[in-house]
Amino acid sequence: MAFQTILLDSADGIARLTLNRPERLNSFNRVMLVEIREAFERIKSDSSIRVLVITGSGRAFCAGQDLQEPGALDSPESVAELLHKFYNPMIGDLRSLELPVIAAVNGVAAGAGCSLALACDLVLAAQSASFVQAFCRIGLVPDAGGSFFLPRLVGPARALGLALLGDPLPAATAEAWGLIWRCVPDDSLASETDALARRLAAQATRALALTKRAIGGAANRSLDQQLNLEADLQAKAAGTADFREGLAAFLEKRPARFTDR
Ligand code: T3D
Repeated sequence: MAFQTILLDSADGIARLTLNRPERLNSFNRVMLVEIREAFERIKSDSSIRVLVITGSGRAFCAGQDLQEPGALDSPESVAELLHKFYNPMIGDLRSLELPVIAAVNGVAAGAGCSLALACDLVLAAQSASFVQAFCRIGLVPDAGGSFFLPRLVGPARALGLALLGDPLPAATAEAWGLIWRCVPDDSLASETDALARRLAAQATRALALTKRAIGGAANRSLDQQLNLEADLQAKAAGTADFREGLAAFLEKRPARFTDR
């Protein structure tokens, strides 16, 4: 099935999902939200894919909900339905992908578009990009996981400042505040993303997926719980062929060739 609102392609173990409604700054409509989840399903079932990159076409990453989508924002019920049926499952599916996900933020990421970027594992942003908690500007509250990720990444003081004021946060400040992994010059975003994706694609994917589980939610666990979780996850990692390969490669003083997914 061809997609209407996104592009999905893959090569060399790297899938690239491009939000593709540039005339509306890649804002989400229901079709796009469904297609993104379908893309995640395809990625999950393709064992050759080891990394996912999410980016936007044109000058924006994503402007959040399409504020002109007929019917979407007509009533409190339609808004709640949109979140329960579309946004929340999309963020849940994204977080449960067992491979590294990079957001390559090529331009403004606003509202739920910002939430989508922050739900990814590593965020690379072009210097001209910005992150906007646009919700307060239209009388809404942060959603699609924004109120979860934001304080965990930058702390409550900065999270509240961003969410209550809705000012654009430039990519360089986002990096300085720890909101994102790196801010790079605009003309390097594609090459930096490609280099990062290739590096991750060459690593032990199962171990990276288990590492995501260890770090994700760690702030909500006690030390005892975390130590037990680490032991469980490490036992799983130690049972992979990639661990055997990594160990053998170290002992034989050669580069490892990881193949598990
Ligand atoms: O259940 C629910 O639905 C609730 C879920 C809510 C989730 C949310 O995401 S709520 C937040 C929704 N998003 C926003 O409020 C952001 C709205 N957009 C903006 O504030 C600005 O456009 C940006 C800061 C993102 C970028 O500003 P700028 O100056 O670079 O661009 P612009 O001129 O404002 O926009 C360019 C065009 O894109 C323009 O169309 P035109 O005039 O050229 O025909 C504009 O209307 C359109 N556009 C931008 N954002 C959206 C949009 N069209 C529909 N929906 C948008 N979100």
